[in-house]
Amino acid sequence: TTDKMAWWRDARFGLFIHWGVYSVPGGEYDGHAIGHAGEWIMNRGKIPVAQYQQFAKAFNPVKYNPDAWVRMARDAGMKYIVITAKHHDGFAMFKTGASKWNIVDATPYGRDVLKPLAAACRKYGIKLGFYYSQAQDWNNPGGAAARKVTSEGWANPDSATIDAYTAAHQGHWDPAQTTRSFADYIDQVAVPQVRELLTNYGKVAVLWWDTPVGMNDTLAKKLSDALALQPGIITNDRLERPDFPGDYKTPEQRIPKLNELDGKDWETCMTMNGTWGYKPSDTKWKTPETLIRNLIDIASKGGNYLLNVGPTPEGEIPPASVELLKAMGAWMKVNGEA
Ligand code: FUL
Repeated sequence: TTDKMAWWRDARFGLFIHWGVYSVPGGEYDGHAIGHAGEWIMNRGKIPVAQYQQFAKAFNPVKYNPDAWVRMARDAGMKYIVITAKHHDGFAMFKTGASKWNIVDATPYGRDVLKPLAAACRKYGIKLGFYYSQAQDWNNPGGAAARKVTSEGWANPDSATIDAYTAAHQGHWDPAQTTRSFADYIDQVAVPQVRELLTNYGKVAVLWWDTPVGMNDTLAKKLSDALALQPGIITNDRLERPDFPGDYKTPEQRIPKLNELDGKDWETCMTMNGTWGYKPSDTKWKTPETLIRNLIDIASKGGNYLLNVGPTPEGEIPPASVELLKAMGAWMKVNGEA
């Protein structure tokens, strides 16, 4: 309905946060640079499940300051935050009973990071959304994997073998990934976790689904039904295509041209450099001028801008990102709406 979109249409500007275990390798595995975005390292590097799970032991965000993160977003003129509750690596950044592969049980930190973020968002009047990779999950058995058979940037000595295996196993590269069916993974992991996310954190404004690999109507409906736990929640268009269009479209890393707009709500999500998850080797930062122009371009066409940061395993937002948000905030202070 029109009403539930009102806050979102006014918002124009939000913060995307891609944070998880992938920030530990930060784009490097076994001394090799792995191509593509940092959060895809397990897939692109064809890292075995048991080996990838070792990274969680070094995920210890002792510098995490959710209050400061939310103030940073607010001061940049942002009205909402969407954080990766679970990305394609299947790692839950929250307390969950559906899998041991989560921040409470698998890291030295041992605490849910979404809880204090939700509290800070409430404190500053910022809306909170959860990104949840419902289909791709490379650690919880049964989860889907996109069929990427290359690992650019690294000549894996075993790549021939692994790629043949991957090709023959719907994108999976480790037998541990297929010890359960996809339907059972949806029932036993995805649905329970989405219910947890929509029950334990107060008001949730957005559910941001991603990469509907292998989804079908029956499975999508189970996830969609869980949304009833949060009256007024809105969702993007990535649950299942084409039958679950959600409330808004999600052009990625691009701003639609005027003649592409069709009257539907839309949100451009974009990185400040070339990666969503933390990857220190990527220093190709956009300029403040580019980001401000993007925001103007998007707002003038009636869209929203969801701009990403990729925090470190210690829980710090890269200084370059902090500086860019400060510059945007300075511009917003003079030119934005309160
Ligand atoms: C993509 C994902 O595969 C990326 O890792 C990232 O989360 C982006 C926003 O959506 O489809």
